[in-house]
Order: sequence, then structure tokens, then C-alpha cells
Amino acid sequence: MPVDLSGTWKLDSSENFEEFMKKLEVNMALRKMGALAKPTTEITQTGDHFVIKTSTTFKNTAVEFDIGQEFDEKTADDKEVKSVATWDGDKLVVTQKRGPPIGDVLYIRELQGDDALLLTCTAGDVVCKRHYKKGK
Ligand code: DKA
Repeated sequence: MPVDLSGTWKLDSSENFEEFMKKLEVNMALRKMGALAKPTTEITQTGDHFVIKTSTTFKNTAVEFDIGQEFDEKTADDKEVKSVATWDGDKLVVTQKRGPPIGDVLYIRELQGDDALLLTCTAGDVVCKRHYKKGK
């Protein structure tokens, strides 16, 4: 049985997000909004089926996918990409195929105890950690 990541998660703190957004070639105006944003992510997991909705004051995104099956994603910076999710033990790994020059971008979600979720975002040599706490 996979771990259950379901819940409403609110961003508590973030490390290296500005560098991560720069690596993704996000423009300065959007980077400023992104840096200030405190997203809420709602994860609904049914076994290997996921719906992940992320909302901020300036942008909402939603993806729905099954583990191992490629899906279409519209990113927070308005890029249309193909993505695929896999399990790495109890970690949910979403690989976003951004294409050259950025390449694959990884979003790895893992539970930390009962009420915290760590999102590690990796693009090339840039690693960003986003610490989420369980909300209502
Ligand atoms: C998160 O869900 C991180 C999402 C990364 C989005 C990258 C583009 C941001 C543009 C404002 O916490």
C-alpha cells in the first residue's frame, strides 16, 4: 500500500525558491509574486490516483494523474508540459518534462510525521525545499 499524502497543505517556509524560479526562466514579475505567495495545496489520493490542486492569490493550478501514466500539465508559469509520476519508496516523484534548455524538473513530496510535508524541487543543479504544514 502506498503512503497517503491526502490533505490540505499550507506553505510554512521555503529554501532557494528564487534560484529555482530563475532556473525555470520565470520572469521577474512572476518571481516576485511567487516569492511572496503562501500556496495551499490540496492533495486527494486514492491509491495510485492523484488530484493535486494548488492555489495562491494570483494563480491556481490543478493536475490529475495515475502513477506511471504520462499526463498533460499547465504549470504555474503557464507552460504546457508532459509529466509523469512514480513512487520512490514512500516519496511521490513527479517529473516535469520542460524540454531544452531546462530539461526534466523533479517535484518530490514526502510526509514528515503526521502534519508536515516536504516538497523538494530540483532543476539541474538547483535544489529548492518547500516545507508544508497540514491545514484545514
Ligand atoms: C509549490 O507548489 C512549488 C511550485 C513550483 C512552481 C514553479 C513556478 C512558479 C512561478 C510563480 O510549492
